[in-house]
Amino acid sequence: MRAAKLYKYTLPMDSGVVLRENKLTERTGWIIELHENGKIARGEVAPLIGFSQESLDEAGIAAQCALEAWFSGHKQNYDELPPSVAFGFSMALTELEGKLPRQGNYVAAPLCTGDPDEIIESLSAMPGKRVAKVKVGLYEPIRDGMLVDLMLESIPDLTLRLDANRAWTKEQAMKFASYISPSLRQRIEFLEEPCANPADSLAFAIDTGIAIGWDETLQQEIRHPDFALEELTGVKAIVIKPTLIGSIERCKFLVEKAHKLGMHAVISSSIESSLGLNQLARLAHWITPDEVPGLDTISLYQAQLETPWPKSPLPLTTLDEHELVWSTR
Ligand code: OSB
Ligand code: MG
Repeated sequence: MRAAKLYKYTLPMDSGVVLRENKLTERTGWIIELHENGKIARGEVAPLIGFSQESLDEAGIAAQCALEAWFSGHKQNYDELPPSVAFGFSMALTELEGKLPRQGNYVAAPLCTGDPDEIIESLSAMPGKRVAKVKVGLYEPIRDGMLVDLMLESIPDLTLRLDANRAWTKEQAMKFASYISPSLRQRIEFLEEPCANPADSLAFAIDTGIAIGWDETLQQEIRHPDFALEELTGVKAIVIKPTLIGSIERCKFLVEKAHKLGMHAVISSSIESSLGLNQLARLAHWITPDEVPGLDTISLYQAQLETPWPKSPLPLTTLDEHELVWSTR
């Protein structure tokens, strides 16, 4: 016997600088719930403003259609659904079938946005392999270059991931790099999308010896019907944000292909609630066991949803405190 539900959640948050011009003070998304033979499984469908092509309402309608089809036993190809729906639906199904491993990788690369002194202090206190992520391109390239150089210089075993979100021209990116001593550059694991133009980013990597990664470029290229990851080589890593990319199967395929092409693949957050973020941690442990995922986004929220994120002090809300918008019974 099957049943299905669709919830709409709203959680207070402050996205700060992470989303740049699309600051959010509240996050709304859908949770789909599948019931079968006494088992319950959930998935989060939460398109991200400024990043997803589908709107919240389009995703909600598509999610309800997918739930209705599942309830009446129709097989469906979830890669025909919008990416956020394909991701949430495949998560719920995989969970229901007992195929999503329980163990998660919760050791995310901390996202550093605030005061440089505080960042250096808290990183110095961090145990184990130190990998942190810093958003660059929000201030002067010179300031960013000096900060990165200082961080690497003062914490000898620190590795950095940087993300410019395409903020720079080639010249600005080169200016940034000129402030980082060449001997420290190999401790930049990768810099995501330094330039507005991907060709400039590739040239930057060759000219500076600083490894780069694709995030926005992958999201953009994967929409083309004849997409081939082979055409996106020249980078050290691809960042996979499942909410923006699609089903678990699609993410797994990309990870395997990336590895064959000699690239790293990093599973990363699209600022899902704690429910979706927990599933991403489990997915990351499952399909990228050797990689630190980019999931340090729970602290952008003021409350969690249904499943707590390990060690988060934020209050937990349960699904029944949110809106049940549709159900089969
Ligand atoms: O710029 O990579 C981004 C989250 C939502 C939208 C865009 C981005 C992010 C993150 C997630 O930075 C955290 C991470 O990748 O470590
Ligand atoms: Mg990025």
